[in-house]
Amino acid sequence: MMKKTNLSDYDATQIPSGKPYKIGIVVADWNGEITHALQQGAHETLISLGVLPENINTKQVPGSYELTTGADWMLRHTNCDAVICLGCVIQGETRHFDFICEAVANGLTNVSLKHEKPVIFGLLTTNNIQQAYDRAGGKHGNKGIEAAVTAVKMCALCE
Ligand code: RBF
Repeated sequence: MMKKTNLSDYDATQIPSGKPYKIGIVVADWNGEITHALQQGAHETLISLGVLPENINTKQVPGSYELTTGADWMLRHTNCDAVICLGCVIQGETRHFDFICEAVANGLTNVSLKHEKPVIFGLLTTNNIQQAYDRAGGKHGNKGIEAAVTAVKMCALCE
C-alpha cells in the first residue's frame, strides 16, 4: 500500500530554497489557539527553508470565510509569490460548517487562478476540537508546517 505523505516530517534537503520568495500568510482568528499554532508552524518552517523574515507578510482575518478576501487582498497589494491561508472550521450542529468549507475551497481556488499564483489551502475541517489539536502540533503533525513546505514547492514550480 502506498505510504501516506505527512509533510510535517519533511526533508529540507529535498525542498527548494525559499530564499528568493515573498510569502503572504492569512490567518483566521476563529479557533485562535489552533490557528495561531498553525501560523507559528508555517512561519518557523518558511524561515528554516530560507525565506527571509522581511519577506513574510502576515495578516489576520476574523474567520475562515474571510480567508478568500484576505488572500485576494494579499495578492493585489503585496508583491508576494504565494499566499498561505490558515483556518480551522469545527463541525457544529448547524450547516455553517458545510457552507464555510465549500466557500473557502472554491474561493481560494478562484483567487489562485485569477492571480496565477499559488494559494495554499491550510484549512482544518474537523469533527471536533481534539482532531484540530492533533493537526496543529499534535499526533498528526502541524498542517501549518505542511502548508509552508507546499508554498515553497509551488513557488519553485511556478517560476
Ligand atoms: N469561522 C471559522 O474559522 N471556524 C468556525 O468553526 C466557524 N464557525 C462559525 C459558525 C457560525 C454559526 C458562524 C455564524 C460563523 C462561524 N465562523 C467560523 C465565522 C465565519 O468564518 C465568518 O467569519 C463569519 O460568518 C463572518 O463572515
